[in-house]
Order: sequence, then C-alpha cells, then structure tokens
Amino acid sequence: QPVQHLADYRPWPFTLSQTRLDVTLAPRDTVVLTELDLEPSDLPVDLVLDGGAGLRLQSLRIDGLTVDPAHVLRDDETLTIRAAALPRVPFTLATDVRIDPQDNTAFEGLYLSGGIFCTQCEAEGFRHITFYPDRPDVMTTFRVTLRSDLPVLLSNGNPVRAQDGVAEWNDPWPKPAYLFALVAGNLVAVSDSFTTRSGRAVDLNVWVRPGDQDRAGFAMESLIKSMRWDEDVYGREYDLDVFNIVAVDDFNMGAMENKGLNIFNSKLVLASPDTATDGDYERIEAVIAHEYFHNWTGNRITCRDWFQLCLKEGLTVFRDQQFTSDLRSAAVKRIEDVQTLRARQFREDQGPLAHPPRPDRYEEINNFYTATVYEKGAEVIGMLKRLVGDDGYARALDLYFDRHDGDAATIEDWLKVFEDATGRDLAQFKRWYTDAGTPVLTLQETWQDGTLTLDFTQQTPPTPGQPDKLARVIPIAVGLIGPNGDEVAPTRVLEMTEDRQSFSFEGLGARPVASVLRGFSAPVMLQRQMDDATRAFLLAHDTDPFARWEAGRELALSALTQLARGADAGDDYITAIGALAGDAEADPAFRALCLNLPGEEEIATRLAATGTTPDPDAIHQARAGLARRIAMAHQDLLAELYDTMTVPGAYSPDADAAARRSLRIAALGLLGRIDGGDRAEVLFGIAGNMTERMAALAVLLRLGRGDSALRMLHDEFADNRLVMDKWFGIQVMAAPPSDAVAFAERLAARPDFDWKNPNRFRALLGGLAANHAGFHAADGSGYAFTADWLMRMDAVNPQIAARMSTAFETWPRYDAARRDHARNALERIASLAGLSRNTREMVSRMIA
Ligand code: BAL
Ligand code: ZN
Repeated sequence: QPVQHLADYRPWPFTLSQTRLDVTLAPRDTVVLTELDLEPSDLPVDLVLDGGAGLRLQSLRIDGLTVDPAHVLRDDETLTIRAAALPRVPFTLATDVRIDPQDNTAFEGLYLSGGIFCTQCEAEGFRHITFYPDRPDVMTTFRVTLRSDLPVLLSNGNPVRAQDGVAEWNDPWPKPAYLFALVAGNLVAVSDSFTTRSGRAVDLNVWVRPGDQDRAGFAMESLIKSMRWDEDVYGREYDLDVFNIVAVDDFNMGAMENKGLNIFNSKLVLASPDTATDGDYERIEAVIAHEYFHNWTGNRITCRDWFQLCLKEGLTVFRDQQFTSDLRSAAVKRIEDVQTLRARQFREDQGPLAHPPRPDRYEEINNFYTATVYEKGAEVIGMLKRLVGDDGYARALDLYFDRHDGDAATIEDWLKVFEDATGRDLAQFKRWYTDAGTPVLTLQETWQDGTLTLDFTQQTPPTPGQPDKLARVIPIAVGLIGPNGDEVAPTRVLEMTEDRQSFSFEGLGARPVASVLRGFSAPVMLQRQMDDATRAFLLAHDTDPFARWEAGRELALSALTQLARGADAGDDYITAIGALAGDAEADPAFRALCLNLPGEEEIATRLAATGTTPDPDAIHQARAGLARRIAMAHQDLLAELYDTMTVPGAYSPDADAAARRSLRIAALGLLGRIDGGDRAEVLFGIAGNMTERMAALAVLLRLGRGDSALRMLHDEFADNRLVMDKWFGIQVMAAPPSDAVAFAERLAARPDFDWKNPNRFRALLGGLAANHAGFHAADGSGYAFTADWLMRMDAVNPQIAARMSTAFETWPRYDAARRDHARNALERIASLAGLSRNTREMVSRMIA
C-alpha cells in the first residue's frame, strides 16, 4: 500500500445497497459467506475490493454464476474483478472465504481472546474477514447470520432470531464496515434497560466472562448516565432495541464503538473497590460515555475517509470531556485534560512525529490514532465553542445532525455548519486542522496612565513538512486581578488573528495582574515574563481555577528547571503551596492537583522548549529534592491531611470521595520522602481500596522497600489479569531509575509475562517509558531493551509495536550520547527483515 494522500480522494464508483454475512465460527477454519448487492456506475470500471492473502477464497459468484478466473486479479491487498466481467445492471456478488481466527495475533479482524470470538475492524480490519470495499464512505445496511455452538452470539443492530446455534442480526442503520462487529462466546450479562425520551425501550447488556459479573455494575451505571446525558445535552437519542457491551482481555485499543455492539478492553469495564483505582473508575465512566456518544458522532455521521478521523474523535472526546465535567468537578477535569494534552500532545508536536489534527498523508492509518487527532482535535472544538458562544455551538451542532445524518462527512462539512449557523468566516480558523505544531504565544505587558496593554506575538515552530506557518485564530481568555486580590475585570475572550496584536484595558485605578489564557482557552504555550511573587499572587487570588492551578504549576516548573540546571530555587513555591494545601475552603482534589509536582517528562519538555538539553538524572534529583523540601517544610500540615482526609463508610468512586483520597495520597507521597515509608507500609496493609494501596505501593517501591507488598498483592491477585497488569507496570514505573531496566528485564523473564496480551505488554514497556530517567538511562540500556521487545512484538502485533515505539519520539532533544544510543536502537528496528508497515512508518519518521 503506497502513501495515501488526502488530495487523491475519489468516491467509490459503485453503490452498495446491502451486505449479508453468514459466518460459521471455528478457531481454525471460519467460513465467511458474503453477499453484496451492488450497482455499477455509468462508466465501466473494475471492481476493486480490499482483502489480502489471509483470506482463502473458495468461490466468487455474480448472480449465482462463477466469475471467470481470467477476469480476476489478486495481490497482497486487493481482489479485482475486471469491468468486462461485471453486469451493467445491479447484481449480487457472493464470496466464500475461509479465515483462521486462532492464528490472528494482531487482533485486527476476527480473532480469539480467551476462547471468545471477537472482532476489531477500525480502521481496516474488515478486509481481514472478507473481501469488501473497506472504506468509511461506503455505508450500507448489514444482515448477519452467526453459526456456533457457543451460547452467546452477537452482532450489530437488532436481534432477529436465536436458536439451535444460529443467531440472526439486522442492522437497519447504514454503516461502514469499520463499525461491523461480531462476538461469540461463553459470556454472562449484567442487564438493565433504558427508555428513551420518545419511549423506545432499550435492553442494555454488559457481557463478561462468568465470574466477572460483580465487577460490571459500574460500567452499566455509566452507560445509563451517558444515554441520559446525550439526550439532555445534545438531544441525541439511541436508535436500536438493544445496546450490548462486551469485555475482552485482548484488545489493541481501549474500546470500540461498533454499532449497537461496543467491544471493550476489559480494563475499561471491570471494576471493584479492591481491584480498581479511582482513576480506573473515572476512566471507565468516560470511555463508556465516549463509545456511546460515537453512536451519533461517528456512526450516524461518520468520516468520509481516514484523513477526517478527528471529525469523529475530536468531537467525541470533547463530548466525553463535557460529560465528565458535568458529572464531576469541571475545574478538576479541565486541569486533568490539560495535563494529558501537555504530556502527550505537546510532546508529540515537539518531535519528529508532529502532524496536524487532519493529516494529509499517511502510510498506515493505525499510526494516526494519536493525541493530536484525539486530544488536540477536542481542544480545537473547545476553541470553536469559545469563539461562537454556547448558543452558536448548540445551533451549529443541531444543524450538523440535521444536515449530515447518514453521511460520511469531512472537516469542511463540519466547519460549514458553524459558518452557516453563526455567520462567521472560519477560513483562518481551519488552520488549526491543517497545521501541525503548538503555537508559542509571547506576551509583553505595559502599564501607562491607567491602561494595561497586552502585546501578543504568535509563532509556531517548524514541523515535519511544514517549515512556515501562518497566524492562527487564538482565543485568549483574560481577566484582571487588582492589587488587593479582587477581580477588577471579569473574563473576556480576546481574539488574536495576526502575528502580533495588542489589546488594551483602560480606566484602571491601579496596575492589575493579568490572568491570561484562563481555562486554557487555546492549546498554545504561553511565554510571559513573570516573577515568582506574581505567580504566587495569582495562585492565591485568581478566580479562574485553571489559571490558579497554572500559576502554581509555573511556580513549580520555574523552581524545578532552575534546580535541574544546578541553581538554587523553590522557596517561593514551597511557601505558596503550603498556603494552598492548608486552604480548607478549596476542593481537596484541586489541592491535590496543586500539591503534585510536575512529572519528570514535563520538566524535560519545558527545558527543551526553552533551549536547554534535558538531563534526566538531574531532573530526577531536582524533583525528588524539591518534594523532600516541601515535606520537611509542611510535615505537620501534610500529616494532618493524611490523617483527616479519610473517607468513612464503604468505598464509593464518586467525585467527592475520590477527591479526599487524592489529597490524602498526595500528602502520603510527600511524607514518604521523610518518613522512610512507614505510613505507606501501614496503609498498604489496611487500605480497603486499590487507590490507596497502589499509592502506598508506589511510595514503597520508590524507597526500595516494596518487596513484601508486592508479594502480598501477587498472592491475593495472581489470577486477576488487570491487577497483575498494575503489578507489572508499577514496579518499573516507580523503581529508582538506576534499577528500572534491570527490573524490567527480570519481569520480562517471568512466565506470567504474557507479552502477546496488549495490556501486559503495555504495562511493562509503558511502565519503563514512564520512568523518565530509567528509560533514558545514560548507557542506552532502556532504549535497547525497548527496541528488542518492539521487534519481537512487531512480528506478532504490528499495531501495538508501532504505538509503543512512540516511547522514542522525544529522542532528538537529549544529549549526543543518548541520541547515539537512541538512533542505534531505532536503526536496529528499521533494519529488521519483515518489519511491518506500521512500525516501519513510525521508525522512519522518527529517524528522518
Ligand atoms: N474508534 C476507536 C476507539 C475510539 O476512539 O472510540
Ligand atoms: Zn473514539
């Protein structure tokens, strides 16, 4: 498959009015009978279907007659029937194909996970099941017959009949093949029901393996909340008689929004207090919502081609972020989302893998399920909403659903509904979709005669293939805080459209402090000269929770970057953070967010962005040293928080309880720097929930005294794959950096390192990548270990290998010796015989 270009898009020259599948399931020899009702276009053209060497074609018929083999061509990726062999009137193409789910270790198409047959078709998995026009703009209804002795047989749409090992499903909503799914297995359901606002009764099921039922209730609650929220907030109603969710253990992604039959990675369904953390619960709630919301933003309106992936993903992430904000704390959610964006997307934008939210070329689309497409795609929608206002946004979305229901749409269609609904010209705004890179916004302030003037300049660094960039529309939310700490000007959104632009606030009595980029109103890096005293002032007084947190963050980063460069710093931060941590009026979750120091990766990113080569060991020391100083300075307060932020009664994952726990474990983490881990040791033994146990374990591992806790956890949960994933991951993630690679090697040699399971592989390799100074060990051992495993994984599951290769994406910013080691590792991967297209594309972009 050559490089795909957005500019080459052409509609498919046939019409497909129905797809009928008859699948007889068997591990080694599944029979897939496919009938496609096709109508040719006016001009005679060849019929090209996707489908590779893994499909064993038994027969190919048009209207019942075998197609003359002389008119059929096959290559590694397609099957072509010459135009000469095609009728000029509507016809039915029937194929008989055999496939081998048991051999499918790539988990793309039809495969087996722990004895359960399941599918993953996005983006291009359906072509591993049968020959098909496997592109999102070919939408049609599906009728599916499944045959198997397994007790539960599921597919998309509504059930038609199920008896004697045969189940029929009919999906009345036209869909592209990437939304097809089937599941067959020995499963049990947690069931409930939902009545939509127009009165449709919907059966809801969360299907899990027998024994897991008692851990599926939270997923069901989350589904019901999602269905109600989408009706209340977006006016979107569910459109089938049944909604099924299935949890499987082997899954490349988090979850998948197949029409009426969402398939989930079990870690995003199964939760109980003793096995899942507060973070797990929040993520389950959000991902259940995300997949459900796709029913409208993704399924009813899908993407014309894969370049438009952010059309559905950016919007659906934005919607799930709104959902979580509504259900939990909006301020905390915003801060968490910005942290994620910076940690993943800004990092991507800074390195060789930078790409726009809507890329215009790719070799392997699976490599573009990225933070840029998802999280930045959501930020771009947040900006649109800020620019057109809540009413404008609501009108545009109504128009989008009215105008494009049933369509495979584009970013142009999306922007047009905003233009038509609000009268705004979005030609310049579109650059957010087409340009890569994080704009750097520089602010200079002047004060004269009662007027504060803010002079902004914007500049976006070069990214691969895009050396120069034009100015973007940047909404900058600003408020002013007077010298006594009162707000003197409420939030106003400045619209920057030029490379340089000034905005003035007049008639002010005394010089205020500007609170800029409130709510993180645009995904930019703000550079601003500000002394630590002013940051501390904003941390104490800003009325915008994000900006308040950001002031503390900047104070921390200022201290940490100076410390990492060998300077002395941090006193202002230590004083300010003590005041905030002790502010009983503030939300405990907010206080916890402020107490948690920026991670080592974030410090490295800041150093690189300001022209300093990050030294991972110095960063590690700087962070540990500052944490210890905070603990020393505030030990009484932290001990009091640790003792009082307990949550009485039975565990509940609700926001208030989770907030108290988050402050308690933030205090624990700091106290662990000075109490030798004694509190953590006690807490690990007595905590009745996984949140506190994992926090305690991390403290113990950091101190090198985690062995007995690890043994206890293992003894208790050796049979629980999800807990054991945590067990593998945390040992490497929280290890002292000098031990991280050795620990990873030891763990990788264990018989229960079931590395072909994506969760287990990600736990170990992702754990190492998250140990910044460990992965970037000066001797290159972290790079070498990771490269060895990526090569091994590539032969089995290219998607996972390619995705995990992003551990290397920041390599150009380190010192020469580390760069040499990283380049060697990447070149070793590149030279591997038989390397997949997935990993080849990633590695070649990284060493280009
Ligand atoms: N569409 C792939 C999984 C997700 O983003 O929902
Ligand atoms: Zn999605």
